[in-house]
Amino acid sequence: MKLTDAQVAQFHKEGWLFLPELFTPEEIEILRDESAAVLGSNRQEIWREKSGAPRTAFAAHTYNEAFSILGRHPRMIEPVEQMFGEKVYMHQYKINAKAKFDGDVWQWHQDYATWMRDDGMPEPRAMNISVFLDEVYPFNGALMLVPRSQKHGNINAGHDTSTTAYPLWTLDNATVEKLVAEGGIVAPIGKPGGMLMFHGNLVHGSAGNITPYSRRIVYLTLNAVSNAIKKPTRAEWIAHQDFTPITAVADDALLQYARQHKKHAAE
Ligand SMILES: O=C(O)CCC(=O)C(=O)O
Repeated sequence: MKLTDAQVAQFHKEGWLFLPELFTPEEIEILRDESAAVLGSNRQEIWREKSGAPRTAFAAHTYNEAFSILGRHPRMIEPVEQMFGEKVYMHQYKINAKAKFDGDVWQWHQDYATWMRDDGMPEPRAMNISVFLDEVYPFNGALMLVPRSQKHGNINAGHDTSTTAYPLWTLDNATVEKLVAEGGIVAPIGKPGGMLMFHGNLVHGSAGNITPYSRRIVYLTLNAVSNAIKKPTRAEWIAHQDFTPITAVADDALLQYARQHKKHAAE
């Protein structure tokens, strides 16, 4: 799938691009079903909130077939290859649960801050590209983005290990206030199946979810093959060290898998 010139221009200017309902309800249904099983499991890759609710299922593409197909899906892979002009590999894969009632905040941050400091990534030539599994409302922890903040490059950050269960390189309030005064805040919302991509230096965060609506989003962090990490400090299932370029599957691979799965379940 190729982005149009207008979409590429929007990404370069604003630092993000949202394509509503890019995946069909049939494709999303299998991912929703499988994510419930993954998030309900007891694997080491499931990071938990302080409450014990699942926060993130890392590396689901390595132990779940539906998520493996999504991790090689051309609608996810090709736009990022197009932006970087080269092949990409999987730096990180996660299902963020933002569980109903218990989903905690993600403080304001830039992703490249962590990739650079914790993984030794040379350049911000990796990108998060995500798919909504649930409807994202303005009130169930929508991801908030600060448009054009990527143009500031890598900004000074502090290491916050106590606000949530997950350590993060975060920005102070004065910095966020200045960036928001310049660019405002946008929060892409919409039906399951929406796809959002954003620059590694785009400032973003999300509030907690006290509603009865979970807000699951799958994030692939795709890194340009020429930008492989040099000094990994995190577990392999958080920051992968297999730099093999991803070969995309056929565009209908997830749909075919969903149909086969349904047929087997009915037998
Ligand atoms: O899922 C969210 O709300 C935030 C995720 C995020 O900011 C990240 O993974 O860097």
